This record gives sequence, C-alpha cells and structure tokens, in this order.
Amino acid sequence: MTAVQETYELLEPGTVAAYIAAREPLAARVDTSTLDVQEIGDGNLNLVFLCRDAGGRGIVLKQALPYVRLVGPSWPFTPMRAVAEARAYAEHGKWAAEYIPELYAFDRERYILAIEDLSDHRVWRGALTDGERHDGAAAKMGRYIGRVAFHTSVFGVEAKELKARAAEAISPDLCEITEDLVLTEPFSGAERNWFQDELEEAALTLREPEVLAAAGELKHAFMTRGEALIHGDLHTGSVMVHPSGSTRAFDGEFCFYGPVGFDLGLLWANFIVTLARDAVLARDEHAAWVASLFEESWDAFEAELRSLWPQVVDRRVFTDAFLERRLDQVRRDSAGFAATEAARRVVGLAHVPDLETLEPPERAVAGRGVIAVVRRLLLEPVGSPAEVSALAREELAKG
Ligand code: SR1
Ligand code: MG
Repeated sequence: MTAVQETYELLEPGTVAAYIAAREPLAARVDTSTLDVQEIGDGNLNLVFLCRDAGGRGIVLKQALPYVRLVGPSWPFTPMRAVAEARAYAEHGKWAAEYIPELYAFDRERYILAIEDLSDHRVWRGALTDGERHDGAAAKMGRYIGRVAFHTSVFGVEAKELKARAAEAISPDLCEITEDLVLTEPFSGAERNWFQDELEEAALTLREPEVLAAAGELKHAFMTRGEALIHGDLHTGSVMVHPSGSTRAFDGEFCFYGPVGFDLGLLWANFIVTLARDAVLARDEHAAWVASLFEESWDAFEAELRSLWPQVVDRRVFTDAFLERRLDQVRRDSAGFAATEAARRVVGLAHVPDLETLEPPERAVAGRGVIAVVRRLLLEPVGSPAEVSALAREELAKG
C-alpha cells in the first residue's frame, strides 16, 4: 500500500454550504442559505455529503479521505481515487449518460466531486436485501457495460489514442485493493479476513490448490487484460435504482482498463449473495426473479455489443466470427469473477449487509451455500449466465 502524506482541507457538515456558495456553477444549483447537510457516506472509503435546500433542490459532494474509512487512518490511501472517479463519469458519460449520475464539478486540489443528487433513488443492495423488485435494472446495467466495453476499447477507439488513454488511467493503488481483497486473500488466507466461526471448515476449502489456481488465473486476467475502461467495482452497492426505472452506476473510483467480465461478474456475485439470503428466508418468489437477472444483464450486454459491432474501428481481424469468440471469453470471465467477488463477501475483509443482517444460524447456512457456489464456479467450466444462475440455486437449495 502506498503511504500518502496528503494535506488538504476535509469538508465538514458546517463548512459545506460556504464551499458551495463560493463556487459559481454549484451555487446556482441550490439555495445555500437554507441548506441542510447530512454526511451519509456508508461505503468503505469516502466522505459523502447530501446537501438539500428548502426548495427541495439538492447536490451531493463526495470527498476522498487520505485513508480507508473502513479501517481508519492506520491504512493511508491515495485520494487520487477521486481523479479516477471523475474520469469514469466523464468518459462513461459520453456513451452511457443515462446510466450514471451527472458530474457537476471536480475539485482536484481537495479531491471533491460534486454530483447529481439521487437521494430519491435507493441503493440496489438495500432494495434487494429488503426483497424489492426493480424490473429492468439488470438490463440497464448490462447495456451500460456493453456501451463502455465497446466505446472505451480497441473496438471503438483508434489504437494509439487508446494506449495514451490507458497510460493516463493506470490506478495501481485501487487495483491493488481488488487484487488483494477480491482475487487473493479469500483463497490464500490473510490476517484481515474474518468470518463466522461456523464457517471455518468451509472457508478452508477455498484454499485448496485447485481453487487457489483458478483464482490465480482470474487475478492474472485482471492484472494483464486492459480491455476497456471498466467501472471496476460494480457490485449492487454501486448501483442506485428508482421505481420509475432509472438505474445509475456510481462510485467509479476503481475504474481502470481491465477485463469487461469483471463488471458483469461483480453484479452476478451480488445476485448470488441475494439468492443466498432469499434461500434462508424462504423468499421463493423473490429468488425466482433474482435468478433471472444473470441472463437479463448478459442479454442486454450482448445485444448492445452486437448492435455496436458494425462500427468496429479495425474490421480486418475484428470480424463477426471474432465477436462470437469475444462473447464466449467475457461469459467465462464473468462467471469466474463472480466466484471471487462472492467469496470475499463471506470470508474476506469487506462483507455485505445482505448476509450480515441475517440471524447467526441462517447467516451460517447462507455463507456455507455461497462458498459451495464459489467452489463450483471455479472448478467447473460454466458456459452461460443461465448455468451460473441454475448452479447457484441448486447449491443454495441444499441448505
Ligand atoms: C478497503 S475498501 C474495500 C472495498 O470497498 C470498496 O467498495 C471496494 O469494493 C473495495 O474492495
Ligand atoms: Mg464503493
């Protein structure tokens, strides 16, 4: 981990109104004289201020702390992640503006992003945990991933230009977090891993040599395949949903040029975790709906990529036949990355409320079920999202 000696002023609820008032493009968006400011950051990393005026207008300020919030100042961490997030909003906004929040301004000196207020939306993880259905959200995220996969890759960007962009977007510290927490530690063991005592035996099965080797392949893919400017942390806690159907991916600070299947895989992993919750709570109807989201997201991704394919920059080798091979590769990658992400939500550092809010006996059953799904996804070749979904339901039904 790179230590940073950053000195910049952190926002506090009491200083936010003055900060906004002093910046013309922001001051025009809310009435700072009636501003109510709440710090609502519930993620692992940053400060997030929801600012709403008496007239109901709002704005969100997100500031990167110079350390990992989940752990505290003992884990210094680069605030340059805010630069990466601004890059994600700018680049993804060119191609998929309807699927992300609007970025109003970025303060490079203090690592503050001013973003569209989506407080009328819900974080998808919370909605899924409560058993809500948001029809069409998975398809929207599939389309988002498909657009980004095309327009920020060698398929949509001239080769030298793409290399220059990729060089500018390297993000070693953020990638290291994912490489360690998602792609290594659940399978190697680590001091900061934690899990219920009842899961000890199951957790150890993730360290068997074949499982570790499969995780190694995925880590290698993550570290070496700069396919597109992916979101990089697209779990269900990074998506907001609204009853109108509006669905937005936020928190793009982990974006980097990486494998496209990583974004789909993170969504799928968190569908698996929801399925585990549904299984122990006997929420059969919700489970049947969640089980359909794997294919829904994939089909939308595939349709988007196919529809953009005629615009491929270099058609000499990136032919229609190549597209079929490419889709096979992303399908396999997605299933593999889903396994690694699901594993870390049960035995790694960063757990999720979908499972943690269960009563201990149900939590243990759900955790063991997720681990069984992870092992099968890593050890058996899985060819389609429908297979991932069916395999997950089969394992989780064993209780
Ligand atoms: C120490 S940061 C842990 C996790 O929080 C972020 O949301 C990412 O998912 C990261 O892996
Ligand atoms: Mg996040």
